[in-house]
Amino acid sequence: MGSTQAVRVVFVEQPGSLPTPPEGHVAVLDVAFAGGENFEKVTLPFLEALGDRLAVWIDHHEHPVGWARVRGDPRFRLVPNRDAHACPELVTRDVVERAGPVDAIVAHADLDGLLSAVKFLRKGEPPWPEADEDARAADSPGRGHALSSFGHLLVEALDEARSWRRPRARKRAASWWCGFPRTSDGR
Ligand SMILES: [Mn+2]
Repeated sequence: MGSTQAVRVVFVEQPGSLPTPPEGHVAVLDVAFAGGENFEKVTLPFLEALGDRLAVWIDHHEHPVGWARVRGDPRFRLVPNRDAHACPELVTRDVVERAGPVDAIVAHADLDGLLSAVKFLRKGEPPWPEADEDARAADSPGRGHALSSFGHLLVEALDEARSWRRPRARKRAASWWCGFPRTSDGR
């Protein structure tokens, strides 16, 4: 989508187990600040290692202690789950523009994390009209959101991939179904 260089995408299964921060400028999407002592042991060292290379951190998993700590830093777009039932709705064109160009994305390895990454790569443009609502339906069941027929298909494809050959099949399913760049996992 206009960019000449592939953005590397790294998926995180658990906020208590983060990768070494990727090179260059990094956007972190839908990755919670870790709970309990893992906040000090995992989240803070990750943030320190990123330092000025952190372009933006967008999340909706409330963490009072951690969020208070980064308050006032405009790179953090943190909205409680009660207001943002899924993360992609926070990945708007404005937010992506303010973040500037990134070399890598670190995203939670679930549907709303995946769609947050897709939306970021598309500069805030949802990959299909109901994508934000589909993310809410998947991430916040029982809160009045409905999957579109495409969203339903995607959830089934990802469930199938998960039970089948993870996580590569999941990524492949994602690239088939929502235009996720195939080279993005760097393999
Ligand atoms: Mn998520």
